[in-house]
Amino acid sequence: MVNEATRLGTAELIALEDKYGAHNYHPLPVVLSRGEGVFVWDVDGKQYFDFLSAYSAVNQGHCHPRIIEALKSQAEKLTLTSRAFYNDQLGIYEKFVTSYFGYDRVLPMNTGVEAVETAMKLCKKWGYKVKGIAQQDAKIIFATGNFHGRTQAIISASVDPGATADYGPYLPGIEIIPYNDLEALTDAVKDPNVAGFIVEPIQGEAGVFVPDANYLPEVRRICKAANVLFIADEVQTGIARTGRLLASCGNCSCEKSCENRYESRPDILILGKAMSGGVFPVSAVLADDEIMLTIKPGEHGSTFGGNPLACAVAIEALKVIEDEGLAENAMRLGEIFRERMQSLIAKTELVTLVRGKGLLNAIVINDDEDSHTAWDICVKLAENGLLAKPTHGNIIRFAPPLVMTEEQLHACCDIIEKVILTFDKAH
Ligand code: IF1
Repeated sequence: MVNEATRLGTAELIALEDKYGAHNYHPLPVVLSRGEGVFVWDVDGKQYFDFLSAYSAVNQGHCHPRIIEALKSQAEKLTLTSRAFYNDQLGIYEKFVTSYFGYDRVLPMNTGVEAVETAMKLCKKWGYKVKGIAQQDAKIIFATGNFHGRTQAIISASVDPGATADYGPYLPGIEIIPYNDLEALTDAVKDPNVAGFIVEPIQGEAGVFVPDANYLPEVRRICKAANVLFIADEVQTGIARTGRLLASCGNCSCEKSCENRYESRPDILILGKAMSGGVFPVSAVLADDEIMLTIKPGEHGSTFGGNPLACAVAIEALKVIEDEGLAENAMRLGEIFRERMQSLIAKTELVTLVRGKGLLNAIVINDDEDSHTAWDICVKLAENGLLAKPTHGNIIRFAPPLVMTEEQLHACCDIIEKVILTFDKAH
């Protein structure tokens, strides 16, 4: 039977989503039907470089053959048992992933936001059971400009009206301090009811804000001194995206979590997205025994959390990161990309800044936040075979799969340069 999608074109497929779907997104007018490595193709067969990577979920490249094979092989055996029973993949996965990232234990979930929620519950449980905070008094600190997902609890920590409007009342026990501000953190943790500080090592959605080099190590030191948990949300920055296995690794020399506990090792590590190479929803919360064992049987869980299919996929996806040296590649190509963007900035007034780490980068467009210039540039980039999308207003995030070659990266920079240098704001 011919798949209906293969008969319908771009306009018809967009119309179906418009007619039958919630309008909770405003996608670029591109309908994709196939992905392989750094490329995706639309329903008309047009090829694009993917410079968004599903927001850093396909770090290993689209449909990586090893990960797809792991998916197919396990899918034919056992996909889901629930945690009412054991399964033959979870223990193997738990041993693998705790060794891979250097923690005692892992609590498996599915989406990134579920992992952030899990980290919040762990943090409070630890606050009451270990730190000794009085019941109902635990607080968790977040940073302005954060993005941790879209559930009621998580948006209670957001300062973005687009994420919070008309969703009140919000979860209490949340305090928000400026990002990259160590003095504000030092003051906030003086409150004995503070159980933890949740922060992105680089703020992705806010526009790829890289904090000062000493920020994470100092967050580690300040939190330790105040008996407050340092909780790193590496859903977007983790899994080699920023040129290290974890952005929390900071400038540590090792390419993988090492026994000497890298310089800004979080007490709770939150992972998602590329845990599965974009093949299946897999997220994870890692912590050592003192924290993780505060949750007892029946006190937290999820139907799909730790399912055998997710475990098989995640093991292979993480092996690919290491076997193909994707952190090193991201580090090397990221430097080349920023150099290319810097030379472009010298030739135009349209781009004012490039920033990022590894292959998580963004350029700032010289126009008002509420202008549609960044959007129009992304439409032009798509016409020229490169897919990217603005984050907030005038900032365009560039995050290709980490399997990109230097030659492909230069071809992408050529496309970006051509579009920027020929872009006419008036049209
Ligand atoms: C969308 C943004 C990025 C995240 C961090 C947790 C989560 C995310 C640091 C939650 C998810 C996704 C959500 C996705 C678009 C994308 C995104 F634009 F929304 F903000 F990457 F920056 N922590 N980010 O970045 O993970 O529950 O989605 O698996 O909502 O369209 P999730």
